[in-house]
Amino acid sequence: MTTRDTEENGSNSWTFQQESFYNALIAGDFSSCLAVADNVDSTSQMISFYRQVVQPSMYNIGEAWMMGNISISQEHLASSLSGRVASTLHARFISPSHTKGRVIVSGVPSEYHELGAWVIADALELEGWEVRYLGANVPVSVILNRTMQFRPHLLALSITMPANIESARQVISEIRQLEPIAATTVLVGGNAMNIHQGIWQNIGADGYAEDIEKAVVFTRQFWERLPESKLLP
Ligand code: B12
Repeated sequence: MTTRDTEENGSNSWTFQQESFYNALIAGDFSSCLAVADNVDSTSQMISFYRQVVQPSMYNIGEAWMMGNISISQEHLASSLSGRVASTLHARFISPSHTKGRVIVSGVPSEYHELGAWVIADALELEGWEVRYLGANVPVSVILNRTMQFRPHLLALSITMPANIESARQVISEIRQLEPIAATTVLVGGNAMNIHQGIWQNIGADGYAEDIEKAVVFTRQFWERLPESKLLP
C-alpha cells in the first residue's frame, strides 16, 4: 500500500491499514507496525493515522482484552509498540520553529493512560506550538508549578477513566485560584470526556475536543481568535 493509494482511496485504505496495524500489535511485531506507519508522509496524514489507525486499533485491543481474547501482556505490548511508533513518527516530522503559543499537555492525577495525551502533544508541536508534555499520572502540584513557570496560553488535560474526572476538576479549580494563571484557557479531552458528554463545562474547562483531529481544529481557532493583549510576553 502506498501513500498515493491512501490519498486516492480515502478511508478504505485507512481501514485496510488499521487491520494491518492491529494484527501487528497483536503479534507484538514492531517492524510490521513501522511498515504501516511508513505510509505516513506528511503531518496531516500523521494526524489521520493516529485517528483512523492507531486509536481504533488500541480500542480494539481494549475490547479483545475485556472479552478475554488477548492477555494483559499483549495489551501492555501493544501500548508500548504504539508509543514507539509515535516516537518514530515524531522524529520524522519534528520542526524546531514555534509559530504559535505555549501549551502544556498533561494527564491528570491517577490517570495512567498516556497515548492520547502523547499524540495530542506531538500534533500540537508539529502545528507550531511550544509544547511541554508532562506525561501520565501527574500530581496536581506539578501541573500547577509547571503552569506558573511556563505560563502557557493553553493547558490541555487528558482524562480517560471516569473516576479521574474529579482529579481534573481539582486541577482546574486550583488553577482558577492562583491569580497569575487563573485565566489560563483549559482544554480537556479523553475517553472520560467522550463518554460523559458536556461534563467538561461542569468541571470548569473552557473547551473540549473529542479526538486529535478536533483538537487540532480547536487549537487553530483558539490561536487565530486570541486577542493581541494575550499574546505577550
Ligand atoms: C492501553 C490501555 C491501558 C494501559 C495504558 C498504558 C499507557 N502507557 O497508556 C494500562 C495497562 C496502564 C491500562 C490500565 C487501566 N485500564 Co486501560 N485501557 C487501555 C486501552 C486498551 C487503550 C488506551 C489507548 O491507548 N487508546 C488510544 C488513544 C489514542 O485514544 P484515546 O486515549 O481515547 O485518545 C484520543 C481521544 O480520547 C482524545 N484525547 C485524549 N486525551 C486528550 C486530551 C485533550 C486535551 C484532548 C483535546 C483530546 C484528548 O484524542 C486522542 C487521539 O484521538 C483502553 C481502550 C479504550 N477504549 O480506550 C483501555 C481502557 C481505557 N482501560 C480501561 C480500564 C478499566 C483500565 C484499568 C482500570 C484496568 C485495571 N483493572 O487495572 C486500569 C486503570 C489505570 C488508570 N488508573 O488510569 C477501560 C476503561 C473503562 C471505563 N470507561 O471505565 C478501557 C476502555 C478498556 C475497556 N474496554 O474496558 N489501560
